[in-house]
Amino acid sequence: MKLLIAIVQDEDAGKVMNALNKNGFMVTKLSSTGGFLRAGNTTLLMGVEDKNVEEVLNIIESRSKSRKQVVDSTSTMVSGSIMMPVSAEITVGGATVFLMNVEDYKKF
Ligand code: 2BA
Repeated sequence: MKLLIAIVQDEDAGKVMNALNKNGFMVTKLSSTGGFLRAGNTTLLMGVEDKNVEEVLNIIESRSKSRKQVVDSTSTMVSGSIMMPVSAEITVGGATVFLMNVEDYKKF
């Protein structure tokens, strides 16, 4: 068995969870915050049998979009005596997934 920890964007979380549940996979949803953007995202915990890992990854991948986001930096650029805010465009997502081997699993 594997423990999958998937970080998805809030906008995609509903679709991902619906598809996982529809296909018989259990999910625990945690509300999380990205350390870089300091914006809300969704962390999904899933205990998945090895034979089903590929299917679960396909479900997550097909429903997680990447999006462009403009970040206003708190730092400023000095051009002569003019202070200019610095902004940059970054691509967020689709999904970031960590896979871990599960040594044991019990349900009481
Ligand atoms: P955030 O940390 O808020 O990062 C949002 C997006 O900002 C990232 O998208 C990436 O494009 C960019 N970014 C993050 N750190 C950066 C840095 N130090 N310099 C430049 N750009 C940076 P994603 O890579 O798709 O990550 C989306 C969210 O997934 C992250 O939100 C974080 O919550 C989580 N995540 C991604 N990689 C992780 C990792 N290795 N460990 C733990 N959490 C991770």
